[in-house]
Amino acid sequence: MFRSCSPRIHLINPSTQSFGVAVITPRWLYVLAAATGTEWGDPRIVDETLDPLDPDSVAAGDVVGIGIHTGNALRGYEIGRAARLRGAWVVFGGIHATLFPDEAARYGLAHAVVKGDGDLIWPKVVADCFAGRPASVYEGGRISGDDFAAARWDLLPQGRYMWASVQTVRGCPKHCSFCSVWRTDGQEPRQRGVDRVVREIVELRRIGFRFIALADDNFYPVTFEDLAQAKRRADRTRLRELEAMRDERFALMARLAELPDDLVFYTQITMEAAEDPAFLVAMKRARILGALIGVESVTREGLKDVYKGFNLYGDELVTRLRAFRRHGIHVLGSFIFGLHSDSADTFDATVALAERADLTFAQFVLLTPFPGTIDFEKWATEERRRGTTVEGVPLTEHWLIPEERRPRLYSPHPTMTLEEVRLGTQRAWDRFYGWRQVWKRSRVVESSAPRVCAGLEALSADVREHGNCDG
Ligand code: B12
Ligand code: SF4
Repeated sequence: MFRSCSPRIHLINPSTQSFGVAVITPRWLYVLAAATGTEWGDPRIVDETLDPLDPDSVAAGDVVGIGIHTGNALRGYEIGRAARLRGAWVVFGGIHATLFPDEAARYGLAHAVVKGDGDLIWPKVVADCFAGRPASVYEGGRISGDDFAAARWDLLPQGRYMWASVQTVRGCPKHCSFCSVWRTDGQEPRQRGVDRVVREIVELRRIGFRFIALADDNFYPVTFEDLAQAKRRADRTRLRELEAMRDERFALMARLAELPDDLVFYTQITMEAAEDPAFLVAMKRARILGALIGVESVTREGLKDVYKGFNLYGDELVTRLRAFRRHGIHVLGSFIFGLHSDSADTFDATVALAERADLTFAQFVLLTPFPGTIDFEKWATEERRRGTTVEGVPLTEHWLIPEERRPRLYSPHPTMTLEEVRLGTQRAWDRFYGWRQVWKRSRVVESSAPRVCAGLEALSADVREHGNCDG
């Protein structure tokens, strides 16, 4: 095969399974491609959810950037070792590498690891590699919204993804126990300028996209309670900052509303947005027609378990969730099972509530201790004492266990066996997506544009795999 003799940059999104097509674009690939600049030519992008990497395409002296989250870290390390064997410079980044830079060096043979945001630091890392002097760790930090790189969508392969992903805000002010976002992306929301977001969306439409996922941690970063708190503290500077942030959200939605009406957006948001009818009206006008909401638990105790006291429970929860649907926004409700306060009744009670709340879609996930979270710290302290291993790998490093032997459930439950939690969760899926229920819901959905619903259905099927998060 022909290969140019100058060294190249590869950006690789690891996956053990390749399907030829995928639902949503992995945004980091195209953001880092933009951050690469023009000095070394266009990077070669490999998304293994589409096609597996051909190791022969990597040559000595090339720079290979690999982005990993916890779920695909093991495959990422395999790629790192293969690239190193071929004499390439190996660089890791992404949330998992940020949390475990030493692990990426040990198992992925990284020359360098970038912690945090790659947008600004990446060209320096590449230059250092080509100069033969990469540092072992680079601090990418948490850059300001103005510095987020716009993605190089011109490098996107045609017709392979259904949804494009555009980020408008990074960071989340909450501190849910199962989520690492507020620790890695920070609790201070960093919003991207409206013009820059809109420019990217216009470009995506021009190349054929009509479905855009807003890959944000939490699309509603300023709540009425935040504003009230700043007022109570008579903190005028903070109040002004929060108001400006809120105004910018409305400005963004107003601009989205002016775009051609064949565009459809989807986002991730906390349910507090429902106490803000003006926000919901603006979302509908902007054609943000779908939203993942982390409901997590339908009981007060469950919400306490996950540090999510800002969510409601019982009838108030139903009213709040229904407000989205009333405003024309389809909700994918995300629920967690396996919480300490859950009992054998929780599964049916949760499905009953999901139905009463008019959710269009729902996902029921098992409590998973993702590293970087409060839940992980608590669980890992206990688990280290127990010392469970699978094929010699401690359970506290479950992502290093080969996928086919990786357990699905980790946290012991005080009153139910793991099998009971698993079966209860399966029952919830079966009940919510039973044919009678789906038929009932589809009659409501029929009245909305079928194209919109098909798009949301495809995304929600993908997102159902998603962790327990608003963002
Ligand atoms: C949108 C999103 C999704 C979408 C789209 C995924 C996709 N294909 O892109 C959907 C809903 C499908 C999804 C699915 C999943 N997701 Co998700 N997702 C997100 C979200 C909200 C934003 C990701 C994003 O696009 N950000 C924008 C880009 C530009 O930022 P970035 O990826 O962080 O990349 C920057 C840096 O990390 C760094 N960087 C990244 N890679 C590299 C590589 C190199 C070489 C360098 C130098 C730098 C670098 O530079 C980039 C630019 O600054 C994040 C939350 C978050 N804050 O990360 C969760 C998040 C990444 N998801 C998470 C999870 C758990 C999942 C799932 C594994 C869920 C599951 N249980 O199956 C699946 C995995 C699917 C898959 N195979 O990829 C977790 C990961 C936790 C962890 N420790 O791994 C997060 C952090 C959410 C959370 N609450 O904890 N997700
Ligand atoms: S789960 Fe959602 S609301 Fe909670 S910290 Fe994570 S992103 Fe924020």
